[in-house]
Amino acid sequence: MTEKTSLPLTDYYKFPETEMKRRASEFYAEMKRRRTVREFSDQPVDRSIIEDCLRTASTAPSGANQQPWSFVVVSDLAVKRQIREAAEKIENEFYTKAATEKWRDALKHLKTGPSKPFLDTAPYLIVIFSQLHGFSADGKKMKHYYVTESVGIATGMLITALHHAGLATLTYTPANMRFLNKILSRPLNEKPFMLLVAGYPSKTALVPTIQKKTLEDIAVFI
Ligand code: IYR
Repeated sequence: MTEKTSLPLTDYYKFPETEMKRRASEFYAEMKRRRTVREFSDQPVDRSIIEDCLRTASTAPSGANQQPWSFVVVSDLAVKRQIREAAEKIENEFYTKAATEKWRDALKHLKTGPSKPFLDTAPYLIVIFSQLHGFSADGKKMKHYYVTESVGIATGMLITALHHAGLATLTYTPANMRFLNKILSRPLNEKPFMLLVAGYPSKTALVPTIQKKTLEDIAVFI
């Protein structure tokens, strides 16, 4: 018998239009409450919540369905401390030397600096790696397609899932992230894409007063 390579789309629902409108606007209301947070509580979060959010991320579309991502979930305090120490070294270099005047100016309103206490306070650091290439069954290099696009989509879906579950996140990208391969023992075909901090916001967390662009600013209908 030949193997089936396609199936009918039985999981798709076509909602009545009124319900579609309600769902679209409710989801927007839910997502516009999301804020990037830089002050986290150390309150633990059940691992099963993170697991389900990662399952959501894993449903993302990807080039040739290669799913070129790995997620390393760090909750071990000693490892979080190692990451904090290495990241703060890089940030010190960034804020005192590497950052251009222009870049510094663009960041001013966020009030960020080289100190990164959230890296050992938050219960989870989810380190997302891009698999620049894969390996075939015989160990040969296998080309991966649209890696950045794919991993970016999966990361967006992870942020959305964590927010939907009731957690706060911070998309954190130190200037050079290769130190994460060493600390987390990841192979060199995996390139750190982002460090996503996840947990509850601290009770006293403040967020900058920022504005999102309007629909008219970001979209045209032609
Ligand atoms: N990685 C540094 C600097 C930084 C860069 C950007 I672009 C931001 O949106 C925020 C910060 C830091 O995290 O402090």
